[in-house]
Order: sequence, then structure tokens, then C-alpha cells
Amino acid sequence: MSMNEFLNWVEARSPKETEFLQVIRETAESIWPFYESKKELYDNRVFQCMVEPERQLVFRVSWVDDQGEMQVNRAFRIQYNSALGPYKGGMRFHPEVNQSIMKFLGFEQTLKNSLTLLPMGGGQGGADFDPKGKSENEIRRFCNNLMMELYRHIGPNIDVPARDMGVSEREIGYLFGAYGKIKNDYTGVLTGRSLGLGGSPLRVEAAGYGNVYFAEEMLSTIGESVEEKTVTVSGYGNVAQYVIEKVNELGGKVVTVSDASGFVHDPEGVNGEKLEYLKEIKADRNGKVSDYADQFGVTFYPDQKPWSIPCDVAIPCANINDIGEEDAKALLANSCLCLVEGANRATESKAAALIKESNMLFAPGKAANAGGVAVSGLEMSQTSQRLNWEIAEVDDRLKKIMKNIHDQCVEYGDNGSKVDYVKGANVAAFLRVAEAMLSRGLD
Ligand code: NDP
Ligand code: 2IT
Repeated sequence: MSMNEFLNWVEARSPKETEFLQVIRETAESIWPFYESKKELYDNRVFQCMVEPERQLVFRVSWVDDQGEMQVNRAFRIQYNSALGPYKGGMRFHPEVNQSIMKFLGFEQTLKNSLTLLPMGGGQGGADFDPKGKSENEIRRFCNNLMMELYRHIGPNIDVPARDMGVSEREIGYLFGAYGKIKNDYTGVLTGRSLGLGGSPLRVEAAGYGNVYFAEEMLSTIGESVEEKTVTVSGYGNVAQYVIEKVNELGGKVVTVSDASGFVHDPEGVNGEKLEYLKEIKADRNGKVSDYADQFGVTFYPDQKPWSIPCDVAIPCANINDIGEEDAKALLANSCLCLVEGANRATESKAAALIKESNMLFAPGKAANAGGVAVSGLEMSQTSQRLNWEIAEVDDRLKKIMKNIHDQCVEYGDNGSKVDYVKGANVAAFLRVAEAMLSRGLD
């Protein structure tokens, strides 16, 4: 089967699943010559098996809102691949959630988890539920009712969900509480729990810190570092906040944050009490990023993205396809050194193609934001040991994991003139999953 035949086959099986098809195409394009060269994998059609999720759950969550009205949502759990360990990946609460987005995230997660070298398979779940504007009681009722179905399908050796967009430590707490009550079992069935519920130190910070550790590795390949660099960030949620915290600690300056309604430009940098205020408005489900501009007298640009603001490093931490072709052109025109995806698949295909042709370094989310799931994996180890490690130990392990992912990208993606991180990450991740699948027997 040629690559085009393969892509036609996938498209015929999953028509209109735009995000899913986009990520399969990108992965196929970067691994295909390598795949063909690995005769045993190719002849056994391992990639054809890998792109099909092992199991897909779709279920109704009905719940009563504060006005006494019945509300209906659709929830998902895609148990994508268990070759390397129990299914592992986040739960997303966002109105745009659909089958295609769940499958794209589940596939990406399978490859990302492989890069961490920890024993985790890949999965993803979520619901088309919008936490914005909901009361605390509504959120808790929704989490309880979602778990009334999900509990049958997960377990510490089966599938271990965690946080993602719209799901914070608070929602994980409610989901964990519901699971414990239904099953009468206090176990590590979710990660991203608070410390009081047996979570890991640094899980909250992990995706953001890990992202900046990865950026440091990338910059070091061109003799640079984060220190004194100007950084643009999109989003202002979990990943964005801890990217900003770590950039500040390393002597850089973050000058933008955003949400779905626009972006804030703070030329002096988001730091100190300003960063603490940003965390507060995000924790308040009715907050918006423009509140920051009002509070500190800086400019808010409605309905715009931050990518035209000059920067050395760009770190998108919001939604899929955040960086389009025009945004990529703006980053290139401003001589941005590197683009490091905090969000999963933050860069549109055409934008990624433009960047590939340039000198700008570009790291895909599956490599750069793997710190979140890596510390989830470390949380699973700590839960099994019934111990909590010191912050310094978790941080040290996180740094080593990010460095190792960078090394894998260089090993498989260095084309002589620059490192193709997309190819490097895809090939390294694919190889580990594929060999595990083959060794378990494919059929
Ligand atoms: P949060 O829910 O904490 O924050 C999401 C942020 O994205 C918010 O600022 C939100 O703004 C913004 N956003 C959502 N939709 C849009 C949009 N259409 N345009 C602009 N901004 C938007 O999520 P996280 O920070 O956890 O996740 C962000 C990204 O990072 C996701 O892609 C996620 O999959 C990925 N990720 C998260 C990890 C984690 O451990 N948290 C680990 C690895 C990756 P608004 O308030 O307007 O919705
Ligand atoms: O995209 C991601 O890697 C996450 N949302 C984290 C998943 C996890 O299991 O910690």
C-alpha cells in the first residue's frame, strides 16, 4: 500500500473527521519512508492497525441545572492504544468536543506518551460541556453523572484519565470522588489529583514547565537560551500560566496572553502580582483575559491573535489550529527563533509547511508539551508506591524526560541543516509503539 492509498483508506473510513485526518496525514507524511524501510512493521501493516482506535465509547450525560432544567451532553472516551501500558490521556470539557477531536487527541496522546518512555498507552476523553458560566454545584453534578457511566470502563490498570482543556484539579477531584463512591475503592484511577487526594507535586505546573525546559533544549542547539528573550503566549489557562512562570524564572519576558475573545499586550511582561491576578481570573469561571488589561492599564485587542507582536519565541497554549498561514508569516517576518507548541496541534498544516522551509525551529505539542502527561505517569508510580516524592525529585525527573524527548527528536529528525522536530518526534514515537504492538501479536 502506498502512502496515498493509505490516506484514501483512512479518509473513506472516517469521512469529515477533519482534525483526525489532518493529524494522520501529518504523521504519515513524516514517517512513511522510515515505515517502508522497516520491513517487518510495513509487511505486517502495523501503522494501519495503529490508526484505528482499540475502543471508542460515546455516551449520554444528562444532568439537572440550577434552574431545575434537564440538560443533555455527549461524552467520549477513546481508548486508542494499549501496547505500552494502560490507556492514558486527558478529559476535555469544551463545547467544540466531537468524535474527530477526540480521535485526533487520542492518537497524538499515544505518540506523546511513547516519547516519555513511561509505561503508558494512549487515550482521550471529554464532553461537549461548556464549564463557562456554570455554578460549582452544576459542575459537580455534571462530573458525578459523567462518572456514573465512565467508571465501568476505567481503572488504574485499564485507563487513567486526567486533566485537559476545561478540566482542572477541581473537576478531577469531583470525578475522583464520584469514582470512589460508586466503586468503594480509593485508587489511582485519575491523575492530576490535588496533593490532598494523593496527586503528585508539580503536576499542576508540569505541562508549562516542561514546555519551557523543551524550549531551552531547542534554543541551546543554536547557542541561545530563554534568558532575555521576548516570548508571546496564547491562552491564559493551565499550560500558559506555568509557561509564563518558568520563562520569568529563567529571565525571559512574556508579553501576551489571550482567550477566545482576543489578546492582551503587556510590553513590560506578565509577572509578579500580574501573573497571580491572571491565575485568579482564570480560576473564576466568569473571568476573561480582558480583565487583566483593565486592571493593569494595558491594551486588549478584541478578536485578534498575538502572533503579530514581535517575539523571539512563540508558545501557543490555547486551542487547535491557533497559528494560521498569516500568523506564521508574521512570526517569520519578525525573525522569531522558535515556535514551541504548548497546545496540541496548535499550528495549521499550511503554517507548519511554511515554517518547515524556514530557519525557525518548530516543536510539535506531542514533544514539547509531554511534561504534563509525564508527571501524570510519575503520579501513577507514586500512587503505586503509596508515597509522595519531593518537588525536587519530580522536577529533576521532568527535566530529564524533556531532555530525553529532545534527544529522540534530534536522533530521528536531524537533517544536517536543522532539526525537523515533527519528523523526529513522529518517527521515534511510532517506532516504540509499533514494536510493542508487533511483539504483543497484532491480531
Ligand atoms: P485550560 O482550560 O486551562 O485553558 C485553555 C485556554 O485556551 C484558555 O485560556 C482558553 O480561553 C483558551 N482557548 C480555548 N479555546 C480558544 C479559542 N478558540 N481561541 C483562543 N483561546 C482559546 O486548558 P489547558 O491550559 O490545560 O490546555 C491548553 C492546551 O494545552 C490544550 O491544547 C491542551 O490539550 C494542551 N495540554 C494541556 C496539558 C495539561 O496538563 N493541562 C498537557 C498537555 C497539553 P477561554 O477562557 O476563552 O476558553
Ligand atoms: O494533552 C495532554 O497531554 C494532557 N492533557 C495530559 C494528559 C494526562 O494524562 O496527564
